Amino acid sequence: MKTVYIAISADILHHGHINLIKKASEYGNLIVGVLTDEVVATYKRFPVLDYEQRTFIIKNIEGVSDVVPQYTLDYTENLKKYRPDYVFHGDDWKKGVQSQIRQNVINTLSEWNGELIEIPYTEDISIDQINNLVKNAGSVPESRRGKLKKLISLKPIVRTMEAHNGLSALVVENAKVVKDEKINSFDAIWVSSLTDSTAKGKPDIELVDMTSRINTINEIMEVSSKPIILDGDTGGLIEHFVFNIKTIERMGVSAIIIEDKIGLKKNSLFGTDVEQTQDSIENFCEKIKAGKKALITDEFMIIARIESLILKQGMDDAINRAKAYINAGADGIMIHSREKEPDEIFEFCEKFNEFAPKVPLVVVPTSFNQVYEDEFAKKGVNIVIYANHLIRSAYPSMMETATKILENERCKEVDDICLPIKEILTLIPDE
Ligand code: SPV
Ligand code: MG
Repeated sequence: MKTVYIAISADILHHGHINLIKKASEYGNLIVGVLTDEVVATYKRFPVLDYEQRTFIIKNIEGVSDVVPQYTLDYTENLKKYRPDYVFHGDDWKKGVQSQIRQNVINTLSEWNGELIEIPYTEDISIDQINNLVKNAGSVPESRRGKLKKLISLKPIVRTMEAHNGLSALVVENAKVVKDEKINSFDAIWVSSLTDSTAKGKPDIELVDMTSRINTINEIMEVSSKPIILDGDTGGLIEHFVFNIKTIERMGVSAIIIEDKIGLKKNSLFGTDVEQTQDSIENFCEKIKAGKKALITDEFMIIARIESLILKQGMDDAINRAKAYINAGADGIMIHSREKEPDEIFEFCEKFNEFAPKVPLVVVPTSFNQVYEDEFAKKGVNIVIYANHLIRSAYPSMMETATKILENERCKEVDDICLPIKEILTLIPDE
């Protein structure tokens, strides 16, 4: 009896997959490699069904002899383990991201004269349409809220980008780059106080009130399905915080980050150039405890942000606060710095890992911007936030257009730097 191997994610199953399984099983004992949650979340999108559920479905399909996990997008490890005589795949992977994976399959099979059999891709399936349905299903509060915690457990680092309105949220939702045989996209959305305020022409001093912040969150939610982390500033008065946190939990936000400052809050990137007051450990712990008590689900996270390095209070103070905030029930810690070099952040990470390696750690590398994501991941960082880059890039672009029109006293010269009319008209679908 010959052995046949196919690999699928099996998150969205359609008749094309059944067709493939049916054909493959006619050639021998069929082993199906089901991609693990980590692989699906990294290379495709957040899985709707988890690995156990997907495996259960595949096991019960006629023609399947065995189901095994495939831990990478690449087949090599499993092929060497099971040495199949045949591998089956649709013929749609000859070009694009998967072509290298296909080549690796051919090379590996040649070691024992195995054969790759490609069957015509089932044309009449609109994967885009199915993906849209899945995306819409993923945007409701119940399925969006828990995604952040799951992503933290599945991915080496959760890549988060700011959005300050519907349009910027669409960019975060849809931006994709194919790199090193994988698809890079953003995992989560940061609703920044700086960019939400700036977009409204207001300073970042907790002047834009919660009602307005909620409107921004709603705009973002309308066009996206990714988990949302809210910049909650200081969290305000404890008496207000416990109400606000319930509202945003109910909306389907996944986490709030509150910073340990009190009084008139100014943006951290001013550092000690402006007057800012750090909260006492006791009071901030009370806020965390009250917030945790007010929550309904165990999906929502309260992340405590430590401003000790920003306010030049020293590493020991930062570490003491991290310990105290975790004891008070914080679900994660954000450490902030405005130094150009990442040294103090890395020192904090090392010390933090000694006492709380399992508590998620967040960094915002606006000033220490030379650090790659995988370096942060190796230091134990779980979430990286690009906190202001979409608005910072939009502003100079708008200013350039405005000044060019003023210089030329007409608008022909800016056409090349503007989105074509046809594209702006169709950018937002009308249904
Ligand atoms: C924000 O994005 O509003 C933040 C991060 O709080 S920072 O601007 O670096 O303080
Ligand atoms: Mg902020």
